[in-house]
Amino acid sequence: MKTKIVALLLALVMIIPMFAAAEDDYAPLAPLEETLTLRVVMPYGLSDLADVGEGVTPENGIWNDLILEALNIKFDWMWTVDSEQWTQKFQLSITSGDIPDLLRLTEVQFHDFIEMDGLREVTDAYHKWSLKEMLAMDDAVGNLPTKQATVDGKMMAVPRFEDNYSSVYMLMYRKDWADNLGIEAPKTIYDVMDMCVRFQNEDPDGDGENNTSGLAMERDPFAGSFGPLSFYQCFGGYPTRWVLDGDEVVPGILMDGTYEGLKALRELYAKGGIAKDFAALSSDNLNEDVIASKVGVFFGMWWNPNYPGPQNMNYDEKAEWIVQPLPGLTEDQIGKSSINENMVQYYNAVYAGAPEGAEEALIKILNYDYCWLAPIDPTTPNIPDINTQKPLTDDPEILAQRDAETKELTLKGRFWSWLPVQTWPADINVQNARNAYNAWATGDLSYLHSATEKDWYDRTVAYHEKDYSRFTRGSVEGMWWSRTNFPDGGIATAVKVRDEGNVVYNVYYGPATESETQYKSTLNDMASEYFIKFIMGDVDVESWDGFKSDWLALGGQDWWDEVKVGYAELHG
Ligand SMILES: [Ca+2]
Repeated sequence: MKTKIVALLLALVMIIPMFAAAEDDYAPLAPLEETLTLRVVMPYGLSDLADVGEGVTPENGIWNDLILEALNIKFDWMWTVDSEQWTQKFQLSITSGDIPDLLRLTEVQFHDFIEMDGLREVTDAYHKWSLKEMLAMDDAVGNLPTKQATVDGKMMAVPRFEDNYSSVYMLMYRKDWADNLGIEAPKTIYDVMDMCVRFQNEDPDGDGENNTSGLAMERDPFAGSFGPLSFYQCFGGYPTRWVLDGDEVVPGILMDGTYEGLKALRELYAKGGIAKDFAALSSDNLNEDVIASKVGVFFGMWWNPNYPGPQNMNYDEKAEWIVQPLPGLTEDQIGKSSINENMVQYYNAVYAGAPEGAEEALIKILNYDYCWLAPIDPTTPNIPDINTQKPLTDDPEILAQRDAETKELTLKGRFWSWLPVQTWPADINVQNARNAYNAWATGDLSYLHSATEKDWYDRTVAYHEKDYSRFTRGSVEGMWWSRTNFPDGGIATAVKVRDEGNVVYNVYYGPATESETQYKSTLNDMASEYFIKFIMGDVDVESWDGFKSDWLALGGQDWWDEVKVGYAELHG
């Protein structure tokens, strides 16, 4: 017995310091031990100056004091420049060898720096110092951004990135019309086509007149929202994208799926499921048609239930919309939307010649920036005194005080984008939506961390209580269907698509190739004209092979060959 207790005590003694050490180690916002001076540069918009006090610039603004005070990092400004002259000025700086310690690099510059051994590895610093919120947002997108910044197993930069999954296409349709005609939720793209034809030819709004149409489709055959792009995608066709077919990169416009989608659109047009005059319609016209209850089906993105959905619901008290992922060809597959594989806007990197400790400094500046943009775990040590991190309140006095403080700090130069390296809370919409949903679903308001989340929550409550005293019916329906409805709203649908990997990547994101610059607009005009004629039945169905040959002969083959080389370089 005694031995057991001793063993237990020993185990405890050994475990406690390990835990304690782990807790102590998490210090993403702790100041550097010794002041570190870093040479920096930055572009900024001249219009930014309208928001700050006279004579205030990034070089003398309050960020300099805040970063020094919080992180013990001093900016030594080499120069700043009007955003429009940034590319030229920065390139000149690199060429002349007068290179700053902290860099923000384009894809091409990043690879140039790697080639000349110009960057410091940041793998260890990234994992040791990053806010867990920063790591989580990279995890949320399958670590694609950090993979892209990794060369030979070493992370060479911290990318500022966006969540491209938020741009997947989805389907929206008038549920009240479908109910009126006894149409069940469509399971395949063919069900959707049938629904479109019935919306056009029958009387879904029940007013006894033939005044509704099916699929909202605009005149550009390669347009995204309100365009046919998502329709081809339901058939596995990806015009305007470069996608992988096995190991080979191919132009999506020439894929069999594009041809199948085109034939289906032709059939839909012949049966009356698309407006006869679609080739004259702009996306603005279609927005108006949705709002005026003239059209019942459209493809769009997660935010579309909030525009033009609410405007329609305010106009038509019977209107109800449903969101679902792109349908596929059979019940057991959904359509795969295409997103850009590249999510990186630019690379935050450390120059090889920077002083010791610059890697840690880079990560901590990014952490600090993140705190200013989004709420973090309130138990994180050294949280800066920033509004985003303060407890939520309804107290008008406190809110007014915070507003005044924000205004004063902005005047002193705390302009949101005035840091030489920057991050972005890429998954903030998903977080806000989830927190607002959880607060409503559980009644536990501690889920709410920001004024945005509180607003989304308030509208969600109003939606469920059908209380339109503070917000219109349209705006609370729009909030629920675009954002806070889990698992069926717009954001939840995008998350579902992301988690199930139901996307096809657009895999070429290098600079425009020589032939692209030379031939793209001719090819696009030729293809647009052909696609419109095809849909309207003005060319033979068998003409597809001829179109493909023409596309290749008119410069498409050269463009394709160059993209193959560029793809290999990017994915080396
Ligand atoms: Ca009618």
